[in-house]
Amino acid sequence: MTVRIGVIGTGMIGEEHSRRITQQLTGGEIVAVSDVNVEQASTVVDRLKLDAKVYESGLELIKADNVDAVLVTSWGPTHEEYVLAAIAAGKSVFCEKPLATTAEGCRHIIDAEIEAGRRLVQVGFMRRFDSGYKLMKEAIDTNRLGEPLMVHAAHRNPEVPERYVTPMAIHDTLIHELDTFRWLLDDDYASAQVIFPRKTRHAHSKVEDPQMILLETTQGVRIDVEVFVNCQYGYDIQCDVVGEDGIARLPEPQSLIFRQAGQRYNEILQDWKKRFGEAFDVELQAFIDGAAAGEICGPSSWDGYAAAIASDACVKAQESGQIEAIEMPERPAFYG
Ligand code: NAD
Ligand code: ISE
Repeated sequence: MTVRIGVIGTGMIGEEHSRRITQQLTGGEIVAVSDVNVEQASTVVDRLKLDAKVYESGLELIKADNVDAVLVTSWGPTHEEYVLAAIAAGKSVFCEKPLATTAEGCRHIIDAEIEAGRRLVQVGFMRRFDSGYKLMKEAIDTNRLGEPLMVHAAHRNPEVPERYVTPMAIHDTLIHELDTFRWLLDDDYASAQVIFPRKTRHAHSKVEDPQMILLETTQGVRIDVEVFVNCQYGYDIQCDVVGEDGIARLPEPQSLIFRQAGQRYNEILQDWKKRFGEAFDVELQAFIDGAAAGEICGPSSWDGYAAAIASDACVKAQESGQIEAIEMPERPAFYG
């Protein structure tokens, strides 16, 4: 069975995902696209030579009879409305992170999915599909490190546009770490604090950059994350897990070592497209296969909600300068 997919939001990642579904993966076909910028949607259809109808409204696309499954790759604040509409239409939906920009928005999605009676939503937390993070998870799960005690991490982007503002360091960027550490440590968060070091001269006026986020889990693991989105030099994701019996470091992406012009060096990637390219392939293939089988798996709405609860606390901590408590409600049996 070919899963007929509609894509809402044909910007950078919408185009990337459409390209991989069309050219690399199996079992899926893009039959419909939509973007508030209709010209952008048409350009992507032309560029990728898609046999797809362009819709002016994402909600109309979701209702279309020939759309079996939906990819939501528009801006974060628009996700909730589209995911709710896909659930109402009984269609499988892959939603890029964040599931919604607040926990309240995610809660609406959870309530609707439970009401629908089956899992329909996969959230785009692609790090769970990255080979390096999977090795770390295996090392922790098989007790190679003893009990995890601390995590030191960094999430660096070369630069961000004017529309990227201070809270986005949390709900757009740190949200990856907030999901990753819950999954790696099989734990939830108890508190969060955000510290603003001296600001880089490369950041525009509406974003504090860099930021240091300090988290504590319910098991007492301490986590520090540096978010630095105007670091200039590259896209750099770092993670060390310190355990009782050893430390595991996330592998660097494979790259050639050059000896050239009196220097020995290797290049640093510049964006998420290459850094997580293989992880995107695996997560989307899982979504297509899940939609075909009627059994969506991978990161769930509950994972999106849990990350958003921590994200809300971090945004509050940005404003208060205090340590903010994080309380997770009990997970409904529906989410295992
Ligand atoms: P982008 O700005 O390049 O593209 C977003 C597109 O959505 C634009 O073309 C815009 O016109 C369209 N859009 C905005 N509002 C819309 C609406 N209401 N209906 C339909 N279309 C609408 O942004 P992007 O970098 O592609 O990011 C899109 C989403 O993907 C964001 O949620 C972002 O956080 C996520 N993302 C995830 C990763 C990752 O590593 N997993 C990487 C990049 C982006
Ligand atoms: C972007 O939306 C992503 O998801 C990238 O992975 C992240 O590094 C970046 O900070 C976000 O803006």
